[in-house]
Amino acid sequence: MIIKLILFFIYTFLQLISSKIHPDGYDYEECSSLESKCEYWLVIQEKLTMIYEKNLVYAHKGKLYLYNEHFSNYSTEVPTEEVITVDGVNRMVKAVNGSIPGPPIVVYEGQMITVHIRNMLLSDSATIHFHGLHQKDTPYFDGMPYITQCPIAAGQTFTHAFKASPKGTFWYHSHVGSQRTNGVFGAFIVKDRFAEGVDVPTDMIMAVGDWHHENSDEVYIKMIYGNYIGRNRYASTHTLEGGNFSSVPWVSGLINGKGRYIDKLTGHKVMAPLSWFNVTRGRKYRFRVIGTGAIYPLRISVDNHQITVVSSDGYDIEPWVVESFIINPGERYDFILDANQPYGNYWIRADSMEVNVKDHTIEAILHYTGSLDAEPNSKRIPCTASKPCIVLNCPFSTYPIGEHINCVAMSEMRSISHDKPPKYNNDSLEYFLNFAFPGDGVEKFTPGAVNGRKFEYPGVNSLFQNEQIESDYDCESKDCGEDKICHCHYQLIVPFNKTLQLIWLNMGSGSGWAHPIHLHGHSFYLLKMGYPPQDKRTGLLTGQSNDIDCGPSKLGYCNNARWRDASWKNGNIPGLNLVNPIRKDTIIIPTGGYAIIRLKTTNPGKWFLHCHIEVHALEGMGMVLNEAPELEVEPPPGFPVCNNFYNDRSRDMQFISAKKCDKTEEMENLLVEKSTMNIMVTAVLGVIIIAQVFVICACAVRNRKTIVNKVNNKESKKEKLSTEKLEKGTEKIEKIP
Ligand SMILES: [Cu+2]
Repeated sequence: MIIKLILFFIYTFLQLISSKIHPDGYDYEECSSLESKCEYWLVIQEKLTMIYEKNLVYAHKGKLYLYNEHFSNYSTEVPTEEVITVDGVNRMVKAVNGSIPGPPIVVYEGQMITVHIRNMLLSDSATIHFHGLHQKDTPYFDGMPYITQCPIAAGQTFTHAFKASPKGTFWYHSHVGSQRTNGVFGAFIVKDRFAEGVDVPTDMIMAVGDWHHENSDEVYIKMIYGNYIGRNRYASTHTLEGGNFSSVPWVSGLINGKGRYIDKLTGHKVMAPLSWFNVTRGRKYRFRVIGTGAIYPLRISVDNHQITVVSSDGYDIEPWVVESFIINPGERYDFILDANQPYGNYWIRADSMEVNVKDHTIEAILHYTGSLDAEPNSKRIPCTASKPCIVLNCPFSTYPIGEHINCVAMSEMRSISHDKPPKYNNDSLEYFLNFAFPGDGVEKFTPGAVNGRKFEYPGVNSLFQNEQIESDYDCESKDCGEDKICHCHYQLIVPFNKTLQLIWLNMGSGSGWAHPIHLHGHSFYLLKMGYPPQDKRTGLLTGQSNDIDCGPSKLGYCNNARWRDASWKNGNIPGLNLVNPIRKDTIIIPTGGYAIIRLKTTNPGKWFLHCHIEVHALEGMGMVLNEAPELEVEPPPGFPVCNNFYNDRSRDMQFISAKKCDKTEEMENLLVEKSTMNIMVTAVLGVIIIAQVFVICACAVRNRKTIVNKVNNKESKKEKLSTEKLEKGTEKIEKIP
């Protein structure tokens, strides 16, 4: 008995020590469930990675050392938690409270949350969006610059106050420019009050996404103007069905801010610290996975473990046991991991979806407490003909036959709740929205757009200053439509309490990239997904979905799509799941395909609807759902007003170059008048200068003449005198005898 007790204490002691070495995923605090409200400060600031107290550090076997010490047993080990390590490469980032990701906010459903955003960036403005939260009755705290609020200028602080609802896995991130993928993000978990006390699986938070060494602004600008490595133009890679990734090469990726860069040329791997997830054998864990990346869809798996997906975007689904699932930027998946394998360490993998690219796996470590503190040497579960792998949420309908992978679409998932989608009635509304890159391939101008409209931020708060939006941001005053591209503040106005059915498509000549489309302010019902035809042998697409007609478009932009079969109008679409559809806020729209979503317009406000691939959104792939504008939302007292100083349009290059703009002629006349005036003023000045030169010359000539005359007079006087003298002399000589 005594021996047993001693062994128990030793085991407990070892457990404590090992859990100190690798704390579970995140060492986070949660708002007590007894509190009705909680308050947080998020400070956004530039930082450097791989720096410890102003000293550069380097990585060796998952640990960090000072730059000026060669590695030996006596080298100074630097505390990993005090360094923003990312993939082991030094660069500037933007961090929240000094870390990437920022601190997780973990609260209970229904609590009132106050979050102060302090912008300590050197010059950039910022905002924070709470991704997935509905912001019911507080649309002005959604964190959208120029849609729901003014950007928070450098040095300013902005306070959000909203109800934590619904429950689920969410996140916060900047919505200004490319700050999100420069590091301004963190988890936001809303826990279920009623699950408290019940034996629920332990939470793990896992934020996963691709990472880049350049500032994200540069990543985007290179996508637009050309991306070169040395003198070689970087060619986009592809998914297996032939879909593209933006012209941005894979660099590395992070799980909870940690990863390892592998040099493409040398194959050298930077052995930076990784994220460790400690589990106790025999227990279950709820991994809350958040897609925080910039571009790449990632296939998540755990070696030796089947995983059970139980929730997506905050809503519970009937559990699906899968080998892996695919997460896109903006999506969230919760899975249950049963720690039922032998003691040891196992790789958690996030593989990017490119084909013919090596070294594109992000790694983390699943560590069974009590096993050795060593990196895993495990292999992923093989997919075989006898045991094919089940993969959830492929961006296409099927893998090639030989890969032994069965794709399951999100539309095949079933909700476990009994809330039904809203009915399609006589006054229901249906819209087709095409998320694509239409444009003239000759000029290489193919902006990100929705129905050919490249989104523009209006420079004032669209929610409260709608009447102050200048007409040249208004899509109605622009030349938008079939086979056209225009730039404007695209708003879809929908009245209160109507059923809204949206068909989000990715079709026409501008398709070719699968888009994860995210809607703010709502969790929509996913009723159906339509995939394009694929060659089952190669996996390559053989066309686009036949369900949708792009109309009599010559250039094939598909800006005015409709159902090919007119009987599908009014909600009569075959294959809709109206019984138990899942609810999401971000869904992948496959290349050449579509998704049908439905919601009830009961949340007045302006909600951004956009692609969550950051470079696509920056390029204009977004729009505003202007919900129930007839019910005016009142701003809280003292809410900031944005001022767009716009009284001299001659300075606005966009305005001058907009050929089709109503007021271009007026502007051109104004410019002609200005240039005529310039010529006249120049001419008058020229005449004055010439006159002055003439006067100066005339004076000079006159002066010269006067001087010459004077000289001449003097000389003639002298001559006269000398003549007189001579004459007098002669007289004297003549008188001398
Ligand atoms: Cu996109």
